[in-house]
Amino acid sequence: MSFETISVIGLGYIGLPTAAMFAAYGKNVIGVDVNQHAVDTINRGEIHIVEPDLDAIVHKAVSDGKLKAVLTPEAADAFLIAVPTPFLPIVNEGDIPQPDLKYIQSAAKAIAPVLKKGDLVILESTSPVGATEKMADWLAEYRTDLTFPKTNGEESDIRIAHCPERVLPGHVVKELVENDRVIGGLTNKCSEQATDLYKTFVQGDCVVTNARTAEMAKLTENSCRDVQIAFANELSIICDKLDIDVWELISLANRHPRINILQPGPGVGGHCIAVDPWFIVAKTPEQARLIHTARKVNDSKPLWVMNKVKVAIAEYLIANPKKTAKDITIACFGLAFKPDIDDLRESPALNITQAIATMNAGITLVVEPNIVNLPDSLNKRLTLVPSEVAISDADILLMLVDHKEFKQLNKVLLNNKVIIDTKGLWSKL
Ligand code: SAJ
Repeated sequence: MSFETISVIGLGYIGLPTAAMFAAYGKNVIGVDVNQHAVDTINRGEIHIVEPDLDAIVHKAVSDGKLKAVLTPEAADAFLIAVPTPFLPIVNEGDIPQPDLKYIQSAAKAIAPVLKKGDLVILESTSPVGATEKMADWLAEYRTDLTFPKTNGEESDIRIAHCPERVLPGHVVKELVENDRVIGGLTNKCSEQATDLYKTFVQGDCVVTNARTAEMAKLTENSCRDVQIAFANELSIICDKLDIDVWELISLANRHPRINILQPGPGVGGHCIAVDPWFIVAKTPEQARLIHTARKVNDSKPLWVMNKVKVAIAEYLIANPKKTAKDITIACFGLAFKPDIDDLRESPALNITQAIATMNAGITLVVEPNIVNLPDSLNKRLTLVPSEVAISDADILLMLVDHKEFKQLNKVLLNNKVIIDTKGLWSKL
């Protein structure tokens, strides 16, 4: 089967690099997005997201006439769906977040009119188990004139597979090519065709399974990481209580040949690891006890950090009786959801900094070397300053993200400061 024209639905952090990669390897690619700004930006050969090396690939693909962006789907041989899978709104505090498949349903509805016999539809969005079958049901409902794998098996007009994206933000261009792919077809032929398609540019192995296992594989990978980070975060709280340096402890334990503990931090951020485990918990709440607990441990870490700041303020005032709360300057180091990126979405560091700015009667400074200006939405009481200014002006320093710039700071400057270090950077300087 040769796929000459490929359509990618959803031109975000996964869809756009995937579309650009197919175009770079000679396919005609039609990218579809509901966001007019994204469509216009891409059609100018520019990008609306931050991802290293992607701009040049998109620019060339558009200039070569291999990639165009549109608002409404057009006919193609294969459709890749890379839309968000968020949660439904939480009704009562403590409820288990439930996945919202509305964007997958909208994508299915949008491509249905242009589907034709022989087309392949791949769901790439991270999805709860059963979502690919659900998408196939929606397509069958919208196109009763076509046959689908559920009713017609290997003889179906349309082939359907789940092939979850697994690339690390910041390394997408490299990982898209080099990572192995899990290919979960609804039938063997669906898997075969999806494998043929990805082999256009994937140098890793394309490993075939069924759709449900492919869905669960992706959720498992991110849940595994979440559980491991929760272990590290719990250790940091235990060590704080026992007056033990958790960073030294972990580096000692990791000298054991079969131990590899991850790093504690202010909490787990981003759009994947803090979300995907809930898809397992929502489906199997009675069984997924450890995964559920890990989520709660990681989600509660920002509150623990906030309490450390409150205690530090109280102790500072006792040690400096002539000062009042209004005289205290707090500096927060890092806003991004992980090191060396500018992505502030779903960031525990950002949430903690906002909460501090609201609570702190004095001045709150922020250092974030990866951004030029603070977003308008941030608390007006925050001021973005360089590291040196923050260190000289602040009484309490809160390390939140281990950006490379912070690793190079002169430790001598930190003398006489109250330090709360959630990343163990300054103890390692
Ligand atoms: N974090 C820690 N301690 C650690 C490692 C990470 O606190 O030792 C925190 C980070 O600071 C960050 C969060 O976890 O707040 C997540 O960061 P990450 O780098 O672990 O992962 P993501 O969210 O950028 O990307 C993950 C990747 N999944 C795995 O590594 C299993 C990526 O391969 C997936 O494609 C991506 O999720 C996704 O889209 O699902």
